Amino acid sequence: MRSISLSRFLIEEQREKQVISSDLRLLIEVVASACKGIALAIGKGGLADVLGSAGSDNVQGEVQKKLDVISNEILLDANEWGGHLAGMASEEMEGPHAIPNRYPKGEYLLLFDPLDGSSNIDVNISVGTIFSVLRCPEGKEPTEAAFLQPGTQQVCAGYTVYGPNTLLVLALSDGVHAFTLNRETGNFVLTQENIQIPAETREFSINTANARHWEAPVKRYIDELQAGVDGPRAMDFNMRWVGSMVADVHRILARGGVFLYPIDEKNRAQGGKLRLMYEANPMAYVVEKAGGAATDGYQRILDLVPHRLHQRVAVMLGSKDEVERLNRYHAE
Ligand code: AHM
Ligand code: MG
Repeated sequence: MRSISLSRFLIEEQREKQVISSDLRLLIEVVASACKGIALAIGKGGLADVLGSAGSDNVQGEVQKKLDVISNEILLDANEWGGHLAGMASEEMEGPHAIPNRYPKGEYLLLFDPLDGSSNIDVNISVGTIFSVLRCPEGKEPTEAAFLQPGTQQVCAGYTVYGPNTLLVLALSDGVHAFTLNRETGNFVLTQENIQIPAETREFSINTANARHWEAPVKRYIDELQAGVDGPRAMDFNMRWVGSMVADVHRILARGGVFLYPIDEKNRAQGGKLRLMYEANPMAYVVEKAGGAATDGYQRILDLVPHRLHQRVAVMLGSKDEVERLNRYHAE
């Protein structure tokens, strides 16, 4: 089999298919290279001083882990000087990060959750980086307002899972492709092209500890799955919950299923648990490009018009039939 590096894949997407511009190619390469740096830092674990809490809170009042801070810095440093970006925004920073004046500016905006699944970092369970790319509206400064675009406007999105291997999943306008990091050469290599989420599924993913706080449509949906062969679905379902969105969504990409982080009594005041701009939107983009669907129960996630950078949202995504059923239960 031909071994195709990420660089070669991107050059061919640009030159032969004209799916990406040269600046977008550079952006993706830089993000991928930053993710290699993050993978290295994570891989050191207890051998280096990278585990545990950073002793600070982020803008959302969550305790920052040392690796949250390190990953954020790696992504900022890597992306500042290339000339491909107008600005960046991150889960770990209150407002947008402007490109320093000494560097040229580009047309893209990059948003990221530098290290998703923080609670899993210290226990050696898969975590990830999620990213989303938008265009900076012409003539606009990259202030918060410039970032507030619906997910349909994303020009590309993806994530890296730091698990048994480091895997970059990239959604471009023409499909979703996966690249595995070859730890010997340091290159990402194409390992799966045009990923499609299997339509049929028997697996669901939700934090059932919150069951008593769920709204009626979610409760009904999960009750029916748990009733198995004796219930209205007439088949048994399996449950998996890693607690890192990246890992839970990646499993759905690989073998189908549905992932839910709904609005419940605990998170209602905040509008949900997961963040729209750098968690839900990029994941919804990946999932849709792979033939799945993503909703907040009432609306397609990608159609939501954001009002705030750190806005939260209910998320239900995965195999299309399951997401349609969830929409139906919410409408009823
Ligand atoms: P984080 O970005 O601070 O890590 O939070 C997001 C994570 C998701 O990865 C995961 O789906 C969810 O929060 C788990 O939350 P909880 O275990 O609190 O239910
Ligand atoms: Mg996260």
